[in-house]
Amino acid sequence: MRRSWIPVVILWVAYSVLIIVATAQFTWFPEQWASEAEVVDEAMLLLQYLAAPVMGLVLAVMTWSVIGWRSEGGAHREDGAPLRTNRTVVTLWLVITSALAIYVVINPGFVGLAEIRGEPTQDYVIELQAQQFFWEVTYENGATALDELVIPEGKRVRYDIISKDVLHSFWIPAFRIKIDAIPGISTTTYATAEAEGTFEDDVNLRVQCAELCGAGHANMAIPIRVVSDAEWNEYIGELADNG
Ligand SMILES: [Cu+2]
Repeated sequence: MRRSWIPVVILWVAYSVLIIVATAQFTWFPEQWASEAEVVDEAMLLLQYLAAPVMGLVLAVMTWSVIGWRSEGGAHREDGAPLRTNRTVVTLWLVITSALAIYVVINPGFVGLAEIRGEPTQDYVIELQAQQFFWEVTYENGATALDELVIPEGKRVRYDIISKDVLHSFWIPAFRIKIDAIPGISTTTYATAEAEGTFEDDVNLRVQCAELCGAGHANMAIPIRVVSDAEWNEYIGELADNG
């Protein structure tokens, strides 16, 4: 058997470095409008970097297979000798990939989730009811709205999500938070908006349904307006009076 592992290792390192350097040139993420978005984006970046050597290895083996094991001049086209397993390689593969999988489940998995929803404290609670095909927002004082979601800047808001009919999903792309809306139960997530802004500033400042729920699913979105705490209290006060 040819000693083909040395070029594979060289190719592996080269591909891994290339992938990491190339992907580091791009910013994949939309603008972060909430502190929770940083947690999610960091988790995504970590997975991106962990995936680079995995993809690098696949590319290295493929490249070397194409070059090193090509058929020369049409000869030797019969099957090669059967390959036997290599216990060391199999064991190492199992141990390393299992360890990596367990690691990402813990961090960023559990650690990240704990950062976003671990602390059951909030400044305000806003309830959103999903229904084919709109969102109904209910604020703490009972005021309701269908046309927009208004959020106080710098305050930690707990979102209680319910559904009136089928499965939906509450998603704010600019905040990177998402939680299913399930008929019969209430689900919860948190977000702290970090700057004032509107849907006109960034289309990701919207509540978007993220679970295919029927013909109007794609249009099941409402714009978000992040305002100062004082403005927010004024807004929900007026809304309650008018309602
Ligand atoms: Cu939907």
